[in-house]
Amino acid sequence: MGNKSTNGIQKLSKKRSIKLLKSIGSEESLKILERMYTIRAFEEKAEQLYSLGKTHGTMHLSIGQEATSLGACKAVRSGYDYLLNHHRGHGHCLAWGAELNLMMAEFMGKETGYCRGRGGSMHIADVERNNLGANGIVAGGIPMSVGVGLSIQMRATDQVCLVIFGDGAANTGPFHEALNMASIWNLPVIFLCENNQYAMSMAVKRAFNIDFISQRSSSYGIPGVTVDGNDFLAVYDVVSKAAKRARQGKGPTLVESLTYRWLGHSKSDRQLYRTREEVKEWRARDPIVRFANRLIRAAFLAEEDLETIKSRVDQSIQDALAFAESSPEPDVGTIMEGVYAD
Ligand SMILES: Cc1ncc(C[n+]2csc(CCOP(=O)(O)OP(=O)(O)O)c2C)c(N)n1
Ligand SMILES: [Mg+2]
Repeated sequence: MGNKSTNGIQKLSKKRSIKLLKSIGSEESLKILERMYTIRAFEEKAEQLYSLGKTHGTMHLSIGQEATSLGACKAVRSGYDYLLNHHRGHGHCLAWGAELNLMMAEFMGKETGYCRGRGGSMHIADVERNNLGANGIVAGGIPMSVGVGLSIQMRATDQVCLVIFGDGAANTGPFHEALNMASIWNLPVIFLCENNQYAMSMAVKRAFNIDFISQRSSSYGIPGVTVDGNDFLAVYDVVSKAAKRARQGKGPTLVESLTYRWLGHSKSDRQLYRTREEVKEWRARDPIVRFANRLIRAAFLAEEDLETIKSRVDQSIQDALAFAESSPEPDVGTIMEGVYAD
């Protein structure tokens, strides 16, 4: 993909990061940083609400993975291109531009939410903006992206489909079938494997006998690249190149974004499969602090303005919560709506 690589991980040169940052511009960079904080704050609030019994079902938090969500979604044109994601998807939806009020209402199962409370934490979609939603079936979205890619190809538009899935999903049959088919049909799909090091309690290092999941791309004759998933600019760079390639009719790319899930798999995880030291080590590589520091170094942000951004985010979370709490529950009489087609 044209960049220097070290041990298989795509490295972003200092020169290239400055160039990228300049092309994004200070105003947009600050918005991206604010979205990162918004994702973090939304999920911290989600965890609290769950503990208070204010949500239904389970939930999966992506705290620590914010740079991957933003890096990937900002590299495509949300609302014009397509997104398919997976169960750990709050960050993807918010990075795609989801409205906080509708996100919070959906999370709390309210009628005013994105899916009128039917989806909850795990199945948030916004079809009008081409966010085709998450899938509770591990790897469920991957074959769908092939269908979306085929539809784009048949309509001859310059759209692309970004499909995000976990490392666990890369060890399932649908992953292989989808990559093969997308490759032989030359479809405009970006396969983004969000490698957060675990699939439930199964560590990547025990589940794969290769150094990088991206190596699997060679079996299907498509490019594969591994990137530091805690570095917004690195993810943005790699996914932008994959999108450009797809738009030029050159077919799919497999991107592996190396990141880390700070919290448990879901709320019922005692995390006996990893050490506190490991978690501490990854927490020290906070993707948000890293991007904020980069913006400070580029003089896009003054350190004292960080507090203003954070308090604006806190206020927006409070507002979204007030909106969701004052919203009605779905009417039981509408329970069959959306279940059967006429
Ligand atoms: C087909 C299928 N098998 C098993 C499960 C149970 N399950 C839910 S999440 C998960 C692990 C997924 O790991 P990964 O793909 O790495 O995503 P992450 O949870 O790390 O974001 C499993 C096994 C499921 N939902 N669907
Ligand atoms: Mg995983």
